[in-house]
Amino acid sequence: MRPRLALGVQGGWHSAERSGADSYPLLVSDPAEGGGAEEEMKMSTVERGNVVAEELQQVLTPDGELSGEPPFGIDETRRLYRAMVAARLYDRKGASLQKQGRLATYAPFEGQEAAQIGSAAALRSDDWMVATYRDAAGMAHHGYPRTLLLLGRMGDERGGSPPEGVNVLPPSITVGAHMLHAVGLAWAERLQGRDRIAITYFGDGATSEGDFHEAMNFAGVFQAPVVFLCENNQYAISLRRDRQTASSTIAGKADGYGIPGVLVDGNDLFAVYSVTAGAMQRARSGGGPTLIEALTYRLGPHSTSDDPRRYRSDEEEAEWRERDPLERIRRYLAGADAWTEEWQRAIEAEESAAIEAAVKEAEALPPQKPEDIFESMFAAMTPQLKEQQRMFLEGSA
Ligand SMILES: Cc1ncc(C[n+]2csc(CCOP(=O)(O)OP(=O)(O)O)c2C)c(N)n1
Ligand SMILES: [Mg+2]
Repeated sequence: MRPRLALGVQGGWHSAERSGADSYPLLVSDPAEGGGAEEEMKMSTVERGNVVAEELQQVLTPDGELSGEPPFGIDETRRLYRAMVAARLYDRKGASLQKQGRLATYAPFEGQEAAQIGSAAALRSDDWMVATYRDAAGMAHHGYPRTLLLLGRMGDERGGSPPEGVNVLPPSITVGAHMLHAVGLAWAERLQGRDRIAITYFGDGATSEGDFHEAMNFAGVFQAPVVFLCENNQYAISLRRDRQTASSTIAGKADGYGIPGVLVDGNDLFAVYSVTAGAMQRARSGGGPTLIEALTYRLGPHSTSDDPRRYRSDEEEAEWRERDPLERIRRYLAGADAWTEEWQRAIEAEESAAIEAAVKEAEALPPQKPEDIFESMFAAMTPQLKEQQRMFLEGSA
């Protein structure tokens, strides 16, 4: 039988205990703590085993009440709340631009801001991020310019080349394939003796792909320093999570690969940060990969051409609206006298202006020529691509 963790957030975060077994450190990092965590981490590499925490980890209730230790203070909470507000404004702008025909396609992430920003905030600036079409919030937080994110959604290949030093791959549209790239990057960092890690984001649907199995298996065997973050938003387009897999949780799948798995409230910024920071610290110090299932909900449609009314109820959406990750932090901040309507209006105005500037910049760029797409795949064109480009130019002459 699989060992169970009694992993309560309240005080139990960093010293998870297996029932009937010795103390087993799973997620041992506390960004505020120093060397003690390091000692515990060494142990975790030795005592590696199939440890899965399937009890939902939560620090902040939907009402904004603490049920555990916040991982940082009020100033950082305000900074990350502001990032979530900016992400939501960007998301609404993206959906609106697509409806006006100014973007080719757009995949909204409303409701998933805490899962993305809480985890991205735990990264070191030189760590790798390998994400999907729905992860613009996390990608922007890790430095991918919004202008380029927008260009990509316009179908412009230049959107796929982030500036030097931004270690974020362009978003994967192919479901699941990119997890392998994250494992490769992480493993390569390790082989080169550096301590950078990689995080990869994917959906519940992606866990049905063979790529998920291959990535998890390889990472487990080779102890690649990678964090798998599944944003379980409960749907793969119209397919419900319970039709996707017979597993009781996605976190539990980690067991099959001999790596830790954790189920976290994905709408709880604090819990996502704590769990992810722990997994990252563990990976960075040689403790190997972790699978995190962030339980969340896509409040909007799958894409701008989807109508969720055809496969889910208004009641279900309303229920999840109550667990809005932004509102949860706003309530917490208000309770700490660290939020006012005036401040909200000010940050919305400033962030909207920044988003408008990014839209303007993306739209001002002279359009790419169709033949340019052949040049964007590799640093240097392969003979095959050169041939294809030549054929294209001949055909369109
Ligand atoms: C390999 C592959 N198969 C199918 C698709 C079409 N497709 C695009 S998104 C999607 C659903 C993915 O669901 P999930 O992994 O849960 O991510 P979410 O969209 O919910 O964020 C599918 C089937 C694709 N892009 N790639
Ligand atoms: Mg999904």
